[in-house]
Amino acid sequence: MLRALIFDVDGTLAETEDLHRRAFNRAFADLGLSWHWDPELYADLLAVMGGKERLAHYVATRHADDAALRARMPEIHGLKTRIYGALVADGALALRPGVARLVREARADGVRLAVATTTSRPNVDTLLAVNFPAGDRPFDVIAAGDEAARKKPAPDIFNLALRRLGVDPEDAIAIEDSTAGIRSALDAGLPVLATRSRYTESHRLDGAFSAVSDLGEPGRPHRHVFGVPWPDGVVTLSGLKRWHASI
Ligand code: XBP
Ligand code: MG
Repeated sequence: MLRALIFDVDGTLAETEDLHRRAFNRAFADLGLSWHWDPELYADLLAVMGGKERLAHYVATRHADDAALRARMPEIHGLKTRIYGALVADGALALRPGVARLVREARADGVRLAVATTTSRPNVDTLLAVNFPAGDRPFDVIAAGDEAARKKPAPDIFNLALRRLGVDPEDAIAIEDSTAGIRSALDAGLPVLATRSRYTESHRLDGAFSAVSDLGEPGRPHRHVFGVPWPDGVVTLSGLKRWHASI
């Protein structure tokens, strides 16, 4: 029985990654670092999940022997998180097509909702506060950032979300946008619906039971990529339940 939906955040709930990139660049500039991550470089760096880990990877590959720089990682990432939070709080980021609708459908049906993400918790809280105003808290569980020992593609963060939900993986569906995120969810035993995002256009989505451009809205169908198709190009809760009951 389908009892829960578990959403990734960056690229899945919203197209956040370019804002993360801009926040990193502003933090670098504010701290007098001459680094600049353009979209092409950032797309490559996204192979490393988690902003702190991404930054550490960048420093290790370009400035391997610079211990002083390595010691500044928490300062740089802390400032990036504050800048990103301010950008999101400005209301720059809407939810992706179909997300708010599917969340509403799930709540109306008693299907529980969770978030499983490598991004830092304050980033999740601000995104949700901006997009679900008036104290509305649609997600029963949030598992984020350093709460898991290992970031995606390890399954830890999805395992944590499932534990907190008290739901078995076969009774839930994960929604993801990246190769590493899909790997993470599959290794936690979850079936995965993939919604491609701007920064994952070239990602392999292997293992997902269905891959689409986005969840779709009535009158604004998504593009089907592979796997299970959705009537009228819209992923609905009833469609997900029908598919889930058939497996
Ligand atoms: C995607 C990420 C995140 C963000 C940065 O996570 O890897 O790290 O790019 O956020 P997901 P932080 O798709 O799992 O949401 O700097 O806070 O780590
Ligand atoms: Mg993602």
